[in-house]
Amino acid sequence: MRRVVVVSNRVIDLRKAPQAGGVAVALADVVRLHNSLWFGWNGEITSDATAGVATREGRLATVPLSESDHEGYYLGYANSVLWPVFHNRLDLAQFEAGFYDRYVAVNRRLAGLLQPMLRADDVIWVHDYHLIPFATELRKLGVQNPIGFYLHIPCPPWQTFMAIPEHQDLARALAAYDLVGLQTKADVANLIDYMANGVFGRIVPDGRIRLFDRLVSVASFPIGIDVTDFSKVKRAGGLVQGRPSVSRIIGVDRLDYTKGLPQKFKAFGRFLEKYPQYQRQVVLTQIAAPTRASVEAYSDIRQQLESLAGSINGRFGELDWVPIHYIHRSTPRRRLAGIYRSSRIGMVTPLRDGMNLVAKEYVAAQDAEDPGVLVLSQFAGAAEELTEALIINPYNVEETADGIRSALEMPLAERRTRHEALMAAVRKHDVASWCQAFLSQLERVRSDDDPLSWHSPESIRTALAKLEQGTLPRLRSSSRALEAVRPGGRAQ
Ligand code: GDG
Repeated sequence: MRRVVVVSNRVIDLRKAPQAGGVAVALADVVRLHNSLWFGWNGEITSDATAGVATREGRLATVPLSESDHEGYYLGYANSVLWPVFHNRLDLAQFEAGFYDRYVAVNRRLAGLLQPMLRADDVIWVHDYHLIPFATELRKLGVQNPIGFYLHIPCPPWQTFMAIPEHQDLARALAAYDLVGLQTKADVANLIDYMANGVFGRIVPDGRIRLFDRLVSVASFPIGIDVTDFSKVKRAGGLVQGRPSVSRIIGVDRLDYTKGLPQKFKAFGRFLEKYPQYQRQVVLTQIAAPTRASVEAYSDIRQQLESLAGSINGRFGELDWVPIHYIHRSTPRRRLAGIYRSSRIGMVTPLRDGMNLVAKEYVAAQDAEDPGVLVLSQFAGAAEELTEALIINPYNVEETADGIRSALEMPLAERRTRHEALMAAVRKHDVASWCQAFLSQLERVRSDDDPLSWHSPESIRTALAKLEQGTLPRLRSSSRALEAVRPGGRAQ
């Protein structure tokens, strides 16, 4: 089996890390399932400009970042430009001079460090928005292996994408991949719209997209979880706030402004106000793991949330009942399944989310005989598959408050039927099938390669010769493609 070289911003040893976000959780599973090498940042910031790659067991290869790289690439371009824009939050984007240059420079440095470790038959799988230019930088170093890219976050509508000053450079960078994978069909539609309207990409008859001088495949591969990690668990012991009658609503999210946490708190407050019979009967436990605390928008959301929890608890709380149980710390992963299972409602209310693995983890952890109910935002990618959840619009506080009530009052038979359908969806796209589907598609697009694909200057010259001899009729109509490979054109 060919080795899979997984490249992501952050490499994490999940046996040691107390907590992780969705990408690291999924990639740890990929690395466990395959002959692979996982390459990326080790999470350290160093002043040692000569720091190189550290390898462990031939499977993990990590590098530190310098202070300025961390600021410009990670906190800057990735998390203050791409993250907000891709989540439709143009208002939070900080288009600062210098961020993009650092972003590209870090991608170049990382590509340069990985390249000597590559073997001729490796398949390279690059993950997420931090590393869009990575393939371009590898190609410049002569790397000809198949390279796929997977975007874990949503793809925004094309006009929003075009607000990024460097959007054309990003599109050109995407064109250096053989396959671009996205979470949902809606994301694929957005990216294709952008490629067509923003940078004049054209769909060719085999379904690929001619973009600049390359052919790229774009498809959806909904990410999943390792279902066995979450099924077969026991309820977490202990009564909620000391009483058997109190039901728990659980939320588990990184403390991020995309996760709709203020909206969740407001809807819960409205629920208590509108349906007072539930006061003292229900608790909202929100685990909000700290993340990216040095980006300004993240400290704002933290303050907002703390003040909301305080005011709702102050308004409704009793001596023996605190309605919102807010935990601004991460919880050990081994405890999560039990907490999900003992919660009557899983509440997942992002304003925008690529997929949302917590929704799937909650479903997988339920007791099929007496399952809890998933209340899910229509704006999570997961809503495309988990259609039997109670789907709500998180901006609609009234509807969400009513959703909580419906979930609490849902008869057992309906809970079972819905859970069965949800569980089938969670099993259908688990982490193993996600990985398998992406990698086999990457192999397929490469074996069905187009002679104009970016290999070496020689292969481009050969393709040009063939074009001029008329032996590539399928492509002759594309003047853009011809222009791209002509001497002096972009690909030379
Ligand atoms: C990105 C995309 C996409 C959370 N808090 C704790 C904790 N977690 C774990 C959860 C889950 C993961 O982190 C979060 O995954 P999500 O998918 O919900 O969200 P993001 O981190 O934003 O992930 C997202 C994902 O990538 C995968 O493609 O679904 O849309 O934004 O596994 O369980 N784990 C522990 N303690 C916590 O406090 N141990």
